Parts: sequence; C-alpha cells; structure tokens
Amino acid sequence: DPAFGQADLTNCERELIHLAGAVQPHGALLVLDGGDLRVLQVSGNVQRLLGVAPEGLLQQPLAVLGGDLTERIAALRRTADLREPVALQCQLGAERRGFDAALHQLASGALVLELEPAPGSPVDVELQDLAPEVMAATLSSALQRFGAAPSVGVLADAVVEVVRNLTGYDRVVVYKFDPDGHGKVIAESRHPRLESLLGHHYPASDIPQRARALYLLNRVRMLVDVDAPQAPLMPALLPGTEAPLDMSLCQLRSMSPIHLQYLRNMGVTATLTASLVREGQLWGLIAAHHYSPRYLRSTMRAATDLLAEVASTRISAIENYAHAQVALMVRRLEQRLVEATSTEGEWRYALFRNPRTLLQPLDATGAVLFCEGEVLTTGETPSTPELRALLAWVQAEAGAGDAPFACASVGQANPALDSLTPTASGVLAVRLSDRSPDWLMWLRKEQLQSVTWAGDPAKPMVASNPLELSPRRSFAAWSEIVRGTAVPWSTTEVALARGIGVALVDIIVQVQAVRLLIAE
Ligand code: BLA
Repeated sequence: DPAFGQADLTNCERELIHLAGAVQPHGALLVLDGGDLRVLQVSGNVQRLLGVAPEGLLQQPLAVLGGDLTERIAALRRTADLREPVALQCQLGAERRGFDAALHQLASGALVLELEPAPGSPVDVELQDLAPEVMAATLSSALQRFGAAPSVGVLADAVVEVVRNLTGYDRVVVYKFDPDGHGKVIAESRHPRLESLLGHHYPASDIPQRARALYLLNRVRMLVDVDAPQAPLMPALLPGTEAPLDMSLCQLRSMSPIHLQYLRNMGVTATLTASLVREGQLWGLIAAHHYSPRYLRSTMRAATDLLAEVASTRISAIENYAHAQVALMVRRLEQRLVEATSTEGEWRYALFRNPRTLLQPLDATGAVLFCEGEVLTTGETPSTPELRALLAWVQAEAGAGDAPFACASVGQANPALDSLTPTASGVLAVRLSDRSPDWLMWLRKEQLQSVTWAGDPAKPMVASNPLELSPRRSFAAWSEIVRGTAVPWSTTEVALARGIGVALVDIIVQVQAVRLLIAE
C-alpha cells in the first residue's frame, strides 16, 4: 500500500493515512515511554510551541518541560481509560503557560501527548473559543431541538444551523451516504455569498475506505490551514518499534495531500468534519468549510463531537421508527386487501387502487403486477411490451426459490433492456406463484433523472492528476459511475418486498380456496 503522501489517483484508496508521520503546526505532539515517561518522538515544531528544541527533549524525562504536566499525566493514568484520547489542561515552563492537551495510550504501551496552546498564547491563527456558559446554553437548546426532530430532513437542517452558529464556519453541510458509499448533501447552512451545494452528489471514491474506517474511531477532525507547512515527527520511526507512529487517534494528524489538493481546488482553506454513525457504520458526515484559516479550541471540538453523537442517536431512532412505520403500512395493506377481496372478490384492483400504499414503503417510482396473463401498472413504468421483456428476463435470472430478485442496473445487466433505463433502472421482484409467471415488481427510475446537476452533465470531466480534483469533477465522476443505475435496494427493502409477497400469496391461496368452495 502506498505510504502517506505517496499515493496517486490510481491507488489513493489504499494510502496509509494513519501513518502520516507529521502533525499540523498549530499543536505539538510527543510520544512518551509508557514506563518512565521518557520522550521518544516529537514533532518538529516543539521549539516554537514549547520553547525547547527537539534535541533538548528526545530521550529526556518529560519533566524537562517543567510545570505540572508530569503530575497531571500520572494522575490521569491512575483513573482514566486511555485507549481513547482524554483531555487535560496543564501548564508548562517557568512561566506556567497554559495548554490544552490530549493523551492516549497505544497498544504497545507508548503514550501519545498532543499539546495546543490555550487562549492567550501567541498563535498564527486566532483561536475560536466560547465561554462555558454560552456553550452549555447552545448545547442544551440544540439537544432539545434535535430530540424533537420528526424526520432526518428536519434533523439535518437543525444540525447544519446549530453547528454553523456554534463554530462559525462559512459553510456547514450534512453529507449522507447511500448503500454503495456515494454521498449526497442533504442539508446546508452557508454564508449568503457562497454558491449552494445542496442536493449535490459525490462518488464513494472521494473518501477512501481506509479514511472511512478511521472516521469511526476518530469522530471529529479539524484542518486549520490547508497551506500551513506540516511539522514532521522526529525521529521518523518510533524508537523501540522502528515503525511509523500509528496516528489513527491523533487530533493533530496531517491530512492526506490528495485530500488537501481537493480542498485547495475548491477554494477551501479550513475544515471541521464530524462522523455520523448508525449501528457501527458511517451513516454520513457533518462537514464544515471555511475560506480562511480557522482554529477551534478543543472544547469546541468536543462540543461538536457531542452534537454529532446526539444527532447520530436521533438518526437511529428516526430510521428505526420509519422502519416500524413501514412494517405497519404493510400490515395495513394486507388488511385492506383481505377486506377488498371479501367485498369485491378482487385483490388485484384493491392493490392498485391507492398507488401510494404500494410505492411509498419501498420508495419505488413505479410498480407492476403480472397475474394470469394480465399486466397492471401504477406510477411511472415502461410500455407493456417492455414490461413483458423485463418479466422474461427476471424469470430467467431469478431461478427457482422464493427470494426476491433485486437489481439496480437493469440496462447494464441486460443491454437488450436498455430502453427501460429511464423508468426502470431498478427492479425488485417477488414471485407470487410456483406454477404461473405471476410476479409483483417495484421499479425505480435512473437516479440521474432526479439529481441537481453540478455543472454540465454532457461534459464529463475525468481527472488523472490531483491538481484537477474538485467537487465538479467528483460530481461528473459520480454521474458516470451511477449512469444507468437506480438507487440500490437496501436489505430492509428487500425484506419488506418479501413480506408483501408472502402476504399476497396467502391472500391468493385464500381466494382460490373460496372459488373452489363456490364451484362445488
Ligand atoms: C477525505 N474526502 C475526504 C473527506 C471528505 C471528502 C468529506 C473527509 C475529510 C475529513 O473527515 O476531515 C470529500 N469533501 C468531500 C466532498 C465534498 C467535500 C465530496 O467537501 C463536497 C463538497 N479524494 C478524492 C479522490 C481521492 C481522495 C479521487 O476526491 C483519492 C483517489 C482521497 N479523500 C481522500 C483521502 C482522504 C479523503 C485520502 C482522507 C483525508 C485524511 O483524513 O487524511
């Protein structure tokens, strides 16, 4: 895998970004021996930030920094679980300068200490801070607002507004991933002079898998200045291990040069990004951009972390509730069919009378029933001959068994069905009979049909060089990747389709039994 900084666009997916070997210059990093607190490794900016040159620190006891740091670390080690960074405040040197620090312990036992000058110290970028009372008031009203949000859309709007008010970045968006890892901007709060990114889509490749895995561990990342010279670790390899330092949990970690170039190309100077996590998976990101350097004090990053955590919890609750609602809708649908069948003797028309009940639970744009040679449709669908061709293909592909058949790129899977792409790029089909070709199918239109375009869709842009990376190119790349595809069917949706299919088969069997009884 390419070392940090050595990746190009062909292999950046595997860049070892956690082995960055450097920190952003606004803070200093020290690696300490887990036993005697000897300094094993330092970032090159210690002279400027701590007033001691690397040579004066390396292999020395931490106490050479003076102040109360050594005592505070000893106290923390007695009480705290240091597998994740723990915040502490300390004073260094004879002048007792204040620092915000974070400490965590690696599996090897070494301690990683990150130090950022507290307010009042001379820094290159103004430190953004809020009084604790203001922060507490902002947080408590935000938590109330998040807790009351009835839908993901309302919640996301509240999140961008609250985070922008709290942190002051020029733009804050909520970026949501689909099952394939592509992302969409679902909420935005921005400085009025900025162009909107709301509704824009980006391909999964913009955020490599390795970075996504890292963002589950390290929930808030700040980039203070995309152009600031980075401070390399000295020595480059951690003594004792002779390996690069694992910086997965480091707040000061330098970011991948490819990503930095992407940000420069979009004119962004500083970012703050927080993970939205649902059931152990990265659901989305809260991403903030600033067009000049921006530096939040660690307490404000912690507040952002808390907001992201609460938003994540609320997302799970809303989505779980939505799933329960859908299950309820299916039961109602079933009930209505049973009633309609007993009063009208015909379940098929009952099923298609109210298109919403059929389409909405599966977020489909069309539906078709093939039954006893008839074709009933609702929503947007291809022509009947095209539907019959689709049926023939689905039957051949689905084989025996009663698992639903799901495909999100019909025209690509079978070029003979390419003309179905606009209205039926996606199909989710359940079999209603073993003996006859009776099927219920939900359709999804091509996702490009319903997106907000970032630029001219007819002019694809393919970058081979990081200097050309940009959201515009990214959007073009996403458009190329998803051309001819529908939004993929989720496992929940497939399970639901199966549930509806089973219910229908029950009803059909009952109807047939009744018919037989009447005939006798
Ligand atoms: C990381 N790329 C990211 C991150 C975002 C994006 C949000 C996470 C940054 C963080 O958490 O701090 C993508 N940012 C976007 C998008 C928008 C945005 C889509 O503002 C839209 C408005 N990036 C590429 C390509 C590669 C790439 C083609 O576009 C590689 C081939 C790499 N992106 C890349 C890497 C990271 C990244 C390596 C990790 C950065 C790091 O944490 O070090």
